[in-house]
Amino acid sequence: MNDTFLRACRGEKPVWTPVWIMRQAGRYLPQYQAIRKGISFLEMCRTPELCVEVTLQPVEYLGVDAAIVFSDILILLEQMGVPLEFHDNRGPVFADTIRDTKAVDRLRIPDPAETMGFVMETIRLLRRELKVPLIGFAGAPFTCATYLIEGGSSKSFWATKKLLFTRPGVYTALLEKITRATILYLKEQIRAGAQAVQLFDSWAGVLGPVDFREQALPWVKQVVAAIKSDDFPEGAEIPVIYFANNGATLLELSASSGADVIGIDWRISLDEAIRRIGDCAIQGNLDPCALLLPEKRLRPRIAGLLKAAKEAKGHIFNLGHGINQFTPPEQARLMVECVHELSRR
Ligand code: 1CP
Repeated sequence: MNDTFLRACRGEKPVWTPVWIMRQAGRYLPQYQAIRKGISFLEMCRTPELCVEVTLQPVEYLGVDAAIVFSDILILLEQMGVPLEFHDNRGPVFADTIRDTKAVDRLRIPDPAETMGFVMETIRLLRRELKVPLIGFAGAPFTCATYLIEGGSSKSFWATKKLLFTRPGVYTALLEKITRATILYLKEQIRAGAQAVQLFDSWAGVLGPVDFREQALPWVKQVVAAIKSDDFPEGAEIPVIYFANNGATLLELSASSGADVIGIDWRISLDEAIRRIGDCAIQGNLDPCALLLPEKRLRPRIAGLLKAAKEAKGHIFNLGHGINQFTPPEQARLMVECVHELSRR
């Protein structure tokens, strides 16, 4: 069992720096494309055997030190009662937008074992196969809320901010409901065998520090506290990773979430981020596009990050956001090799 990832999450310095890649299972891999050709993305997410297969693909091909269960942050929201479709060019589209009290009241808090048994089954099957730790995940409450309020992806987040600023009662009721559903969902993933969990706050960076502190962070704190609570002994050993994309101005606040590990994007230097997150371990932060560098320039980049990370309480190497779908897979593999070779103690 390769437990370098879990050790680094706990602030230890394992024999090499563990590395995994956000969105490591996905469209940049021809092996993934081959399976995805015959089936829709959502159908794939609901089929444990296929989820297992694509989760394992990057573990085998890249040699990463952790696996992340193949699913999507939007699966939970669909189970809360809003039908979801994925359109190949338009991205995710929800059948409804949640912008008033009635709509919030209609949302369900699903029993995850019952409604998302396919995720739990994927986790159980994976744990039999894997020799590296398995990461479960969910969207952070604010990011989830943006999808429900906007009815899909957004660029300006106008509807989200309008609700937040003009109807705070509705906004709060929605976030409260999403938070309760997220806690149940993550706890069930941990019961099924997830050995760490990551909260993806992909859109937190659209908020200024004051609104982040008041409108997004408290819900993250609730999720982290619930996993680490005395009433949930299974959670005691489970590292929580919090990743706020575009969050360089929010680092001190993010570090106060209670998470063990703070994920950082590439827009800030690792040294500065380490100084600002205090006692947490750190995950990141190569620019996903830097994977296009030729080897003789990629290596020193990686070496530079590993050197900066010597000051960290614990370091998990990763990209600063998900891998781009047009990345040559052999470049991702080269990155993993370089991290292992250059960090070996
Ligand atoms: O094959 C396809 O066409 C689907 C592409 C795809 C994949 C491979 C989507 C659609 N989701 C996923 C898997 C996925 N999503 C994983 C597991 C795979 C892995 O990491 O190896 C994870 C952890 C996610 C998380 C996720 N989904 C996030 C948070 C991370 C991030 O990138 O910021 C978000 C925002 C989503 C929503 C989502 N899923 C897919 C799309 C097109 C979108 C919308 C993104 C947007 O609004 O811009």
